[in-house]
Amino acid sequence: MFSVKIYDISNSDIAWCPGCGNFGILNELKTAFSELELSPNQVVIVSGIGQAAKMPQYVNVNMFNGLHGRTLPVATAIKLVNPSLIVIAESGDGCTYGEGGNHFIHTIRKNPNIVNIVHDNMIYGLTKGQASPTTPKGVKTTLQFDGVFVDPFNPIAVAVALNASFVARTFMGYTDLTIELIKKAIKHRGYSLIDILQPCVTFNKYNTYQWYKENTYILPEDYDPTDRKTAFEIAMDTEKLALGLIYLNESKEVYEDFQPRIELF
Ligand SMILES: Cc1ncc(C[n+]2csc(CCOP(=O)(O)OP(=O)(O)O)c2C)c(N)n1
Ligand SMILES: [Mg+2]
Repeated sequence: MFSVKIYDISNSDIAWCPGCGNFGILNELKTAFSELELSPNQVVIVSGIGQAAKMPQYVNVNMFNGLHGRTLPVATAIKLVNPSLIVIAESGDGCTYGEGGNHFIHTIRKNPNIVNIVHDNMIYGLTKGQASPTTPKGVKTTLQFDGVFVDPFNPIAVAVALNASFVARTFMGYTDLTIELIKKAIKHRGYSLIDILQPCVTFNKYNTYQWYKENTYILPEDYDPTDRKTAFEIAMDTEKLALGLIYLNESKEVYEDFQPRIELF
């Protein structure tokens, strides 16, 4: 196993609030890399804009920090031109499901061999607390003073409905589960979604560490993720959120297998 320290950036001040869920995800990501013995030059993290999207600045691997909502097309292109790289597309719930919503849908359809980690704090953190697509109905925010009045976007249900090849959800407070899912997603060939629930301690006073513990459960060991109908039922249950690998479809064709390219290396 590689030391987690090889992924540390020595001279960077981390601009997240004390207690932010992003710190847990940072450690889980670096631990997953070290357990898979990935050298930094094998990995690229691509992000958009937001607090979550600062992640590549804090990990000693290759990086591309692009436009808000545009993480997935950049990640897909990087994978196409250099399939030997492990490509992690990583951004927030707003960036991925809001501004990047259309890319989310069509990337699932194309099924490039990339990992999509979404830091789902159910809020627009960087821009100071407006509702994001996943903010629960009724929650009051810095902009929605009377509470959000539309139903939230359900990324897991959308991904299963579109027959995505790997659909997982976890809570960053469950370290072992999160590391295991990141490792599984990296090993999986095809598009892998990991929606990681995380608190925003400054702007989301509703979805706290306590709230996530009380409103989630871990899927049992004998759960079969290849059963799409059951996966969809589980995805539709928004009362109690299932954590784990919810849906797996290993027979889906992978995008780069059908793209001609010039071999440079
Ligand atoms: C096209 C575009 N729209 C809006 C913005 C402003 N903006 C920057 S970050 C952000 C929200 C980020 O929220 P999220 O992706 O959930 O990340 P978080 O900060 O919560 O981690 C917004 C609206 C922008 N930079 N570009
Ligand atoms: Mg967010």
